[in-house]
Amino acid sequence: MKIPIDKPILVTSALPYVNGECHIGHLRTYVPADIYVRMLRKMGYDAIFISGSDTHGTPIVLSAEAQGITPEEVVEKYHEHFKRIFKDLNVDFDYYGQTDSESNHRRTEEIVKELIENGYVYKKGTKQAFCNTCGRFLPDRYVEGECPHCGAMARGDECDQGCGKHLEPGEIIEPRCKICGSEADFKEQEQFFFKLSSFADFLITYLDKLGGTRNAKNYAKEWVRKELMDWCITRNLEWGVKFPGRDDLVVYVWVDAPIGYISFTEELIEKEEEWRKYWTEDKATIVHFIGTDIIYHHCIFWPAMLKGAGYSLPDAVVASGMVKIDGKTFSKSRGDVVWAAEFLERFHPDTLRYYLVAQSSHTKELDFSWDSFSTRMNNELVAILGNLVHRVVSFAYKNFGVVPEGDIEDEVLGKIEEIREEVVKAVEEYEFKKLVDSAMGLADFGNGFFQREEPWHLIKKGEKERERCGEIVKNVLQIIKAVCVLLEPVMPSKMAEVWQQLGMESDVHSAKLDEITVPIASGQALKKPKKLFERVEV
Ligand code: B3M
Ligand code: ZN
Repeated sequence: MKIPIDKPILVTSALPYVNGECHIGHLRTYVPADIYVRMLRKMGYDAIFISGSDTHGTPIVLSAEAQGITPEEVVEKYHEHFKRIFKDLNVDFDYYGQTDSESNHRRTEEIVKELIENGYVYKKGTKQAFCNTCGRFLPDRYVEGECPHCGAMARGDECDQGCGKHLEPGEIIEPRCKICGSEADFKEQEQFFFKLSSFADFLITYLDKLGGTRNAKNYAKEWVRKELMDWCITRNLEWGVKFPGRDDLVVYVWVDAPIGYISFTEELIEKEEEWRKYWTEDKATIVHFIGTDIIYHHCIFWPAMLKGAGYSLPDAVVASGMVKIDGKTFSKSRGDVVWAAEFLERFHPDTLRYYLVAQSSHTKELDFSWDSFSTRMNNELVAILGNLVHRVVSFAYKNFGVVPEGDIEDEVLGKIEEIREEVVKAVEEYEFKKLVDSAMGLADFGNGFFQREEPWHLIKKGEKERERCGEIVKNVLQIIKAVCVLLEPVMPSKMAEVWQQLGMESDVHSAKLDEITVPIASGQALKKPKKLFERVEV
């Protein structure tokens, strides 16, 4: 999607449930979103980037029960953990909040009241799963049973191991209590429903115009065409945002979680007339980065809720494919999981950032394996990028000490321009793999140019040859400078190292895309190069 340059843009990344540690499955959404924001800024956009911890719902309460601690304690523990991982990985949010904040409670109540006033909420008696052994209601993840759509084992509110569909309370077949295993009983209970069904026409038109990746749009359209059921928005839980006027009910976590996007914008910007530009005045572009498992929530529930309460609508939803480990679905119990913290103890964060985008196209599944990781490290980061920088800067440093004199050749400028166009197109199409592949293509071109021109044969000859040698070196340094700017969004700290080796005084993080064709200054002192990447043996 081409984004209007004259409007501010808000990019969000789905809010992780803070019920356990961060694994690389999570990062598939956050890292590309961070790359996207860094690249937008390079392209001259005014972007803000927010996310936060999802602190409510049964994922949190169950984790608290299992650990024998309170939901508050679970949230505190993992909220800090996620923040640290994001920091270590240079996922640089302008604001990272959490949905139990006072302002999120307030904004959620306000939106729910708005929906009630606008006639979109009604009360209905329902049969809710209840455990006679434990003596309590079994909302969402408190029950397990069979998915009515595909027959796989499912949780109360989602078919997490099968077709991935959202399930309404009471839909699951042969429900059992997650805690004690007893067969669930059903009890009459009054709940509140959101009239999602009345938004079908709105959603069809909205989804037609929605930007982002095709997988999100198509999946949502398919659902709307089939059948939109009204949505039960209350739960019998203690922990969460109270439903207005009812002390015994909280809102379903999928009500207050996306509202976090609004509250966090408020918390970041503070000034009411400023944040309202984003959320009630339609004066900004809103882009959500999510995983494919939560398309339904972001492309159906969320826009309907916003529309019903009179808020601005998201402009794009970008959905990343799921991550597998050696071809298998993530599973903590089977050990098919790669923890972010453990990964970062062994490898540089930029190598993981690179791998996550280089390994597969954004909307496709990513199959992690140590083999494919080491292959990408050794054949790409070490052999192409590391080699280019080390070989050329070393040669230049040894023979000149500074960036030599000379003009940048048309061939080189033309190539840089061509790659720049590819990269911009990749960003507009959310094809982060194409972005890195193009930038690495430029590094490859740099290696080829240096090899073809053989400057080492010229250096020891006469004055004229030395001049030509300098010119060649300067051209390849120009290519390195361009690669460095183009890859900064992907590998911010490694590219800062390269920038320094080139003797650049400015900051590569704030360098704009236009910099890549600005000739590197002759006479600028180079730094003694250090190897960028080490080979990986697994
Ligand atoms: N907490 C995480 C998930 O279901 C969920 C996302 C909320 S985004 C508003 O993957
Ligand atoms: Zn299913």
